This record gives sequence, structure tokens and C-alpha cells, in this order.
Amino acid sequence: MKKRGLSEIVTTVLIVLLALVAIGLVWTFIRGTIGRSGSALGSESKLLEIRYSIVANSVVPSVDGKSVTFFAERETGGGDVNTFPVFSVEDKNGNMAAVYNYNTTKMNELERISVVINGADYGLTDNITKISVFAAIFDEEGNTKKAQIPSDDYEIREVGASGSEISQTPATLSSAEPACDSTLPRIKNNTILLRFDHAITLPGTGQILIQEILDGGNYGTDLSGSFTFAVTGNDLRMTENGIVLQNQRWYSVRNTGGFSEVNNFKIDYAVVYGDANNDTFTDIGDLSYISADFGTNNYRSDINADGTTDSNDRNDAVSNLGSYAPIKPTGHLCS
Ligand SMILES: [Ca+2]
Ligand SMILES: [Ca+2]
Repeated sequence: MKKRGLSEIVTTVLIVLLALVAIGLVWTFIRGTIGRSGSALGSESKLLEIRYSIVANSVVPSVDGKSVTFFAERETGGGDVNTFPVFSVEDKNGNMAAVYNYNTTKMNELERISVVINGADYGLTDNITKISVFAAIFDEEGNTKKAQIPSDDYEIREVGASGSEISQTPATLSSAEPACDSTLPRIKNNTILLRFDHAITLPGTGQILIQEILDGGNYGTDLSGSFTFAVTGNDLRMTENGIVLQNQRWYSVRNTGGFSEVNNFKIDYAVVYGDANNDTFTDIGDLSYISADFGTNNYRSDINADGTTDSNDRNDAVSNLGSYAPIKPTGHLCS
């Protein structure tokens, strides 16, 4: 009885021990599985919290359109993780390439980096038309994990309509109104319309110069700050703010590289108050010309720039009879 009782106890203990070992093995296995899926879920959910953006107005394509520079910024969210941005670029032919070489930069929240992507380095042959940015991290094994969905993307327009993005090839001046070496006939608010061969964006202050021209190819002070610039598609309209230009003097409108969207040009004008018919002096012929335009909004006949041609414009021409364009200063050619 006693012996048998003892062996029963031993057997029970052994069974319990075996059970414990089995439970231990199963737990180790389960824990490993949970741990692995836990870390996978961890990096996936981390990626959802991390976002990058392409900084507005920072995108500048090269003149040939085949490379691009811009700023990328990490937004807030995701905390202190080893994250970096991965970019994808697409060219005009729809070819795409991924750019992983910014993975040496651990980006903190709100940190910004300058990015340069030359499409040719990634097998792209045509103009870059789209940039996308994805959040990426290194997981526990040191492998790159990239978000499936881009946090931001940016389409590069063929020609800009707003913002600081430049067009991919500089625009060329097609025509000017009035044409080069014409007179500007108004006593104030003269306007000059420049038409380019494709759309442009608004030039910044001082990027296009408006200066008096002087003998020997010299120039006076830039007056462009006293003009209002407006862009509609291919057209740049510059309007004198009140009285800025003086009667019987020559002025030049030009780009000397300050406005990189367009090729350099130079257009010269003589200001001759009342010269409606653009023959370089104000006389009886202008009075007839203005009278014939009464009731219209012909630019050249609207000497006082109030939007219509009437007897007031003729009176202003009468006041300026005898005005003329002096000999153009030396060293100035339209181009
Ligand atoms: Ca005239
Ligand atoms: Ca008028």
C-alpha cells in the first residue's frame, strides 16, 4: 500500500513536471510568434504616424527639366524614431524611379533637408513631372520599411501659373506693345504689354528693370518699383503708377538675367505726351487721330488714361503740342 502510494505520488509529480515543461515549450513558441507579429505591427503602425511633405514653393526644376531641387520636411508625429524619406520621381514618359539615398539622415520632427534629384542617375531620360515622398524606417533587423502610400506628392507643371516654380525652358519675348522704339503717349499710367512664347509667372520686385537710358549705353535708376506688374498666361503687363516717366525722355524695359524664367531682352521707348499716332512728335495729326477715336478705348488715344477717348484727351494733346522724341541716346539697341 505504502510502496504503491509512493510510486503513485512520483508518477503524479512526473506528470505535473512534464506538463509544466510542455506548457513552457508551448508558451515559448507562442511568445515568439506574438513577439514577431507584434514588432511587425509596431513598424507598420509607426510608419502611419510619420509623415513627410514637399515644401510648398521650394520645387525648382532645372532649365532642361531633367533634374529638380526642393526641400523635404518631416511633419510632427511618430516621435523619436530612426526615420528618413524615400522619394519617387516620374518623368514625362511615365517612367518611375525610387530614390533611397537619403537613408543616412535620421530626420527629427519638423527637420527639413535639401534634396537634389537628377533623373539621369535613376535611368530617367525625360523631364521630371512628379515627385512623391514616403516615410521610411529601419526595422529591428535593420531592413528598410517604406510606407505604402506617399505622404505628399507634387506635380511639376510644364509652365508655371503661380508660385516660385520656374518654367522648364526660359520664355522668349515674342512681341511688345508698343513696339520697341515707339513712343509712350500718355501723360500718366502708361502701359507696356510684353507677350512671351509661353506662359510665365509674375516676376519679383526688381527682376525686370525699367530705367531711363543715357548716352554711352548707360542707365538711370531702376523705376520698376513704381510700376504695377500683372501676368495673364503669356502676357506681362506693366503699368506706370501715376506719373513716373518724364516727357521727352527715353526709357528701357529689360531683363538682364534677374528674371530667370525669360531670356534677356531690351525694349526702348521715348515718352512723348500726346503722340497718339506714334510718329515721335505731337501735332495737329494727333488731334485728328484722337478725335477719330472718340468713344473708343484705344490705348494710344486715351492720353489721360481714364479708359475712354474724348475731348479731355484732345485737350491734353493740345497742351503738349510740340512735344517730340529727342535723339535716342547712344549705345542702346532693341534686343
Ligand atoms: Ca504724333
Ligand atoms: Ca481719356
